[in-house]
Amino acid sequence: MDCIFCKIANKEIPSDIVFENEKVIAFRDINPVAPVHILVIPKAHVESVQALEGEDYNLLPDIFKAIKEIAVKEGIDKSGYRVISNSGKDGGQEVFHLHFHILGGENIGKLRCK
Ligand code: DGP
Repeated sequence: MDCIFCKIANKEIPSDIVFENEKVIAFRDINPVAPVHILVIPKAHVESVQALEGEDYNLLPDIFKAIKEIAVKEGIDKSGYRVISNSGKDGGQEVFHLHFHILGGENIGKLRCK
């Protein structure tokens, strides 16, 4: 499967990894829109929120635990941050491997969805 985030998860292409465990990996977005802009993904390929089914749902607790841990590591747990997952064309999804953007490090405002 030709998926850029699978390649990042498999270390076939380099990225600035900030967190990794058995199921989840997180790395800095290549085009950051905030001082902290990190993408959190399951290592297993799931296309999007809308594509979640069956066992895929078991990935979500691990993803959200990772998000909290990363927020602490990045020093934005107290100042706050936004978590976004774009799903499908109208959601603005460009990479079709489920991912959660963490945006923080400044006041994100209401409209910046990515
Ligand atoms: P979305 O529009 O939600 O699908 O966001 C995809 C994000 O992925 C976008 O903000 C840019 C980022 N991105 C795309 N390709 C790469 C890459 O090769 N490396 C990294 N670190 N980020 C990437």
